[in-house]
Amino acid sequence: MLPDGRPRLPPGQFLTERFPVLTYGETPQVETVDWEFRVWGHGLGKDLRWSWDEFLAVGRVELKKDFHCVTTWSRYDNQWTGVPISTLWKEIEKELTTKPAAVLFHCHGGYSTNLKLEDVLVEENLFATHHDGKPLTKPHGGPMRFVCHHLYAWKSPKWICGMELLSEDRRGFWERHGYHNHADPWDEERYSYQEGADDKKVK
Ligand SMILES: Nc1nc2c(c(=O)[nH]1)N[C@H]1C(S)=C(S)[C@@H](COP(=O)(O)O)O[C@H]1N2
Ligand SMILES: [Mo]
Repeated sequence: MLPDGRPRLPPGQFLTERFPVLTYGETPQVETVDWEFRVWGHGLGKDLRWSWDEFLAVGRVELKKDFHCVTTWSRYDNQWTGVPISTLWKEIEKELTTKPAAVLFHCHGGYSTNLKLEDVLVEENLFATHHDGKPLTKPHGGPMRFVCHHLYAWKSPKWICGMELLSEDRRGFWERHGYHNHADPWDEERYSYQEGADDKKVK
């Protein structure tokens, strides 16, 4: 049971201790030497950029969270280490003239995923460099991925390279290919055709 009374395992999920890799396409080979993180778009007069060292200097947290993939596996107690979104956002906010409605995360290799601002700014979300005490392997998104624990894992982009701030929500890769725009595992928001349906659980 979660503190708010929801079951720890979302409906339709099974528990695994393995950590499967789910990647669409090739695994990009991203190195930290020429790594750059860029934030641009709505509300920003100029692009913001961080090198690898600058990004890590923003801050560091360590936390344990459950991970839920839409293909029905869940893995409990993943220990993530990385830069908290809340701290990075304080740096972004200094430059913002107006608040974006949503963020489109961009990745090396072309993957993208969109999140409403309130889903981005959940306190425990982070840019992870380590999983279970070890540097993130390339197949799992090394050297850096974003992790959004409260939504299905396709909303946790691997090999992250930037965030595009949006005045209006815009769908990312899987969201354009049939996945749900929001992706709450406890509401089983798996597919787009459920959106707006009277019975969200219709499959
Ligand atoms: N860049 C990128 N990020 C991605 C994906 C991808 O194909 N490319 N797959 C997503 C999907 S569908 C899932 S379930 C999780 C899986 O993370 P894992 O491979 O570390 O288990 O990563 C997400 N992030
Ligand atoms: Mo997934």
